Amino acid sequence: MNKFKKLGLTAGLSFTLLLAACGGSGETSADNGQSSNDNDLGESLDYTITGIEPGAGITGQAKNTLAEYVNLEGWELQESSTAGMLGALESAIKNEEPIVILGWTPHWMFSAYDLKFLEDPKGTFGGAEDIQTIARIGLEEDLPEAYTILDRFHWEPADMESVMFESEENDIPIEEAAKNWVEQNPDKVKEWTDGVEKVNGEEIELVTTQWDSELASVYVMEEVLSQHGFDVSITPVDPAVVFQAIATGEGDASLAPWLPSTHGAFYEEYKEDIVDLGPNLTGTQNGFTVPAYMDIDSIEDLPAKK
Ligand code: PBE
Repeated sequence: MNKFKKLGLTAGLSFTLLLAACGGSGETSADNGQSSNDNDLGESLDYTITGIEPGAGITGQAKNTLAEYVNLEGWELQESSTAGMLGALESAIKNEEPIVILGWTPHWMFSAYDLKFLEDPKGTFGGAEDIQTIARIGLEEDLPEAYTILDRFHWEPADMESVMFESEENDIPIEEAAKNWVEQNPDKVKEWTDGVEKVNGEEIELVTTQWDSELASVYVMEEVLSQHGFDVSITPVDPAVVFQAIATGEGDASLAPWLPSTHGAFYEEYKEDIVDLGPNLTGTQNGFTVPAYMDIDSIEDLPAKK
């Protein structure tokens, strides 16, 4: 048992492996016209994609992907949480096991692990996208100083990543890493605030989703607007509610929409009732994501379920 213990296997599993190694059944997967590798891969993945929160835009894209690719008939999307998915990824990588997750950039997962997006020939994940700023109708008249700063706010994926990495690596809250970024990047902040008059404690409510990427941008904006005299509050909600809150005027602005694909359905629903201030970041990507050691490159390489 020592050998198996070292491999981190449970006693039950080692027993199964021993049986398999002795070739008890005589039935090989090559018998059914599929390469044995393919069969092994589909079975060890349990024909399952490891996903995140049901309300995420990428969850809708993933369901659409399962519907669009013929080889994925019968595959399932396991919804959970971003933390749960990252935990599953970490343990798969520790054991060099296969796993297919829902991945996106910017995110620290791509620098923490050697990962690759699977090619998406049908384009169900929408390719490269923007993150956009939206505001409620009337914000420009009511809070023109904030509107100007929000409208000018634009940064690079590397900026957003540096906030996320600092939080992850130094184990500090994203809010603190965002404040540090503002302190260390006065030139960029000046581009957004130059010539804008300071206000005296006027309230503004920013609506956000809770992924690290959007927490990074909303906390940077909180710091910048606070330094400009605003009393900023932040409301974290699901993507659908972001659009709803801005459309009804319950929230003032959001930096969180990923468009045109990830949150495109919500945008279509509410576009007449919101003001679109354009991209605040260009070059995001979503997709099925696997550890680099996996021997497949495209969604179409995932084996069909028998
Ligand atoms: N994400 C990160 C979000 C938006 C930001 C891709 C997980 C989503 O799918 O809604």
